Amino acid sequence: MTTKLTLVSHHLCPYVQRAAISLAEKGVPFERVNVDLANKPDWFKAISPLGKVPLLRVEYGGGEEIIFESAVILEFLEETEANPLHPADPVTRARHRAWIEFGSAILNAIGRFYSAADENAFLNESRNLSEMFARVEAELSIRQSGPWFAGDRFSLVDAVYGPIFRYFDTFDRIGDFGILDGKPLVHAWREALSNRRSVKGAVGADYPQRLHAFLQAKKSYLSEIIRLQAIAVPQARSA
Ligand SMILES: N[C@@H](CCC(=O)N[C@@H](CS)C(=O)NCC(=O)O)C(=O)O
Repeated sequence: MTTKLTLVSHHLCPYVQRAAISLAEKGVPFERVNVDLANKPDWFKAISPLGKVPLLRVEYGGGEEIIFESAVILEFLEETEANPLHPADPVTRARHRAWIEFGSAILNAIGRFYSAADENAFLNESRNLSEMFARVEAELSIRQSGPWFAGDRFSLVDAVYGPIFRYFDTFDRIGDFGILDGKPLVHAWREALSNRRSVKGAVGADYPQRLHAFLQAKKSYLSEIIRLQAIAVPQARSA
């Protein structure tokens, strides 16, 4: 499908990143427009039914179609663009869709982890995340060898987990929370994804600083760790 595509985005959003990764893997050119979610512009509120990014603006039939929800955008790109990222077999495809859904549940858990107000909630969320990644480890252990979720073929599941693991690059700089410990297959998958060109290119060069600043501003247990760390190790601020 040759048409102009615009991905309405936010610098940090992992759901935007999965769409950007899919587009890059498929070799589809697109324009990216970032929105300030703390101060949503009127044009964005008018076209985003849930007030969320990503949106895909598609030139269509002389007008424009706005597609919202990242999972729907991924499916639309599968149906309209070459270089499939879903497996052909329906049972395997269902399994991939289910692990994409699980990836969204992990993102919700990550949000609760970095927003937790006190130590108790923080530890609960880190235990919960650790258990979720143990499930991922078990799933990886029953499939063929890597480097990707489905072996040697990069899939949409990879596009979803690249942005998930990216959070841990920042979390690891803040402290050792042990969430991914003892999960060698998850570790290897994370490593492979961090080196994939499409995954690297889905965020700007200033992503780590932006995420750090976002976490620091949260008024959460994690932001308190960041504050204490900055007092104890002043150079951490520029790390
Ligand atoms: N289910 C949605 C989730 C997207 C989402 O949560 N986007 C966040 C940014 S990462 C957002 O736009 N939040 C703004 C808001 O909720 O006001 C999807 O998969 O596209």
